Order: sequence, then structure tokens, then C-alpha cells
Amino acid sequence: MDVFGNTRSHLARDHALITPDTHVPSPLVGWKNATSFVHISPEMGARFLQYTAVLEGNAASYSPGNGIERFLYVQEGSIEIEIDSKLLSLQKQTLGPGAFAFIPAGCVHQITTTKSETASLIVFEKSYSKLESVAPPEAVVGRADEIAGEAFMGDPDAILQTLMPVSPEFDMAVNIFTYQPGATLPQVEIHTMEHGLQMIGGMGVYRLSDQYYPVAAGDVIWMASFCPQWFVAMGKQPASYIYYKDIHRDRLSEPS
Ligand code: UGY
Ligand code: MN
Repeated sequence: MDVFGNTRSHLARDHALITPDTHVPSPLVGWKNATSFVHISPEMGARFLQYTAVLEGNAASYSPGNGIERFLYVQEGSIEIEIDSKLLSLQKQTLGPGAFAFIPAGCVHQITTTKSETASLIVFEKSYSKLESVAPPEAVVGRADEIAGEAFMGDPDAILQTLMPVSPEFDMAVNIFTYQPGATLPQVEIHTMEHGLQMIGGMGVYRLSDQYYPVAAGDVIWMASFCPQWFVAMGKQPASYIYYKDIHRDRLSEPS
């Protein structure tokens, strides 16, 4: 805490940096023994929600609203998850650090902790944008360490892991980017997709619009559509972040 009221957190029209010193908990509506830190939400101009869910022992989740899909990544601790899916392999299982789950809109599911377990989850939620011609997606459960990485635009020091299938029934992507110290996003990106991001390791400098921000593990960033963005990893360890983006939808057609 800074006695003079300083913080690295900064909000702008097309981006936000939210640092852990500015977090304030709020109830997770309907959940039991759980608290949230909502980092990104429509109130700031975003089209999705990003929050940290902190689960105590004996926690239980509550379904998101009508038509809302949910993606969660286990940061710490472990959860049990039960998903009412056609795929038998997606029935009750334990997810530890680095595991993730995508739960389609309307899919009945329950996230719990045992009496002695606690957990911290990075959660992205958005309204599913259904396509007339494409069946809605199935649930996905996996572990980041089982997803092969690819050298981003040919750079072996900037590795991208794509956690979800890249297929038109999915209207969101969640990826993990890992940079060796000194590696960069190879260009300043300006694109229609929106991002929600959390640094999960290391440190670096993020360019957002025309400002440069020092960032480190625990920081959250929102990038609106068309926010200029660039990153360089610093320090002696790799820097990595998990991030959301909206994909596969025509901006001019209404979701059905
Ligand atoms: O997927 C992306 O747009 C990614 N390259 N953006 C980013 O890391 N800021
Ligand atoms: Mn981008």
C-alpha cells in the first residue's frame, strides 16, 4: 500500500491496467463460500466479464445468467467440477493449478471445493453469440501443460498456447503467451478483437494505446477493440499471460 495514494492502476477509454493493490472484493452472487474480484466488466466499456473467484472450503458455484458462457483457469488450489455434458469424460473431475474448463451457455455445471481445499480461479464470461448455421459448442476441459505451444510468427522465444479449439462454434478464445526475457510481441497490434488478460508469471512492459506500463504477475489488463498493444518481457525469468479474445463473429450481424 502506498501512503500517498499512488498506484500503477490506470483506466482509460480503450484500456485499463488493474494492479493487485487496488482490488476490492465483492460477493459472487449465488455462490457459497466464495468471493470475487471483478476486474473487467461492461461498466467500463467491455463486452465481457473477467474476475478472480476466491473459493474457501465447501464452496459451491452458481450458474451464470441466461445465455452466458463461462471459462475458468485454476490459478491456485483445486476444485471439483461436474458438467452435464454429452461427453462422459467431462463428468466430475478434480482440477488443479493450470487446469481449465469451458462451460457453454446453458450447460448445467457445478464447481465445488472440499472442506479442506481452497482455490483461486481466473474467470471469463460472455454472452454467447449463436450462429444460425453452426451447432453450439461442447464443454472443454484440459490442462495448460498438455497444450503444445507454437512459436508466434516464427519466434521461438514467444510461445503461444491455444487452450480452446479454433472452430466457428466457439466465439471466444483463451490463450497463454510465454515470452523469454527480451522477447516481444513482434508488432504493435491494432485489431477488432477485445482482450482481457492476466499476467501469470514474470514481468515486462505493456504498451496500451500510446502509454507504456510496467507490469508483473497478478496484474490484469483490458484492451478494447482497436486498442494499440505491444509487450516486451523483462527480468531474468520468462513472462507469461493468459488472455481472452472474442473471435469468429461478423461484427455487422446481430447474435441470434
Ligand atoms: O491474439 C492476440 O491478439 C495477441 N497476439 N495479443 C496480445 O498478446 N496482446
Ligand atoms: Mn492482440
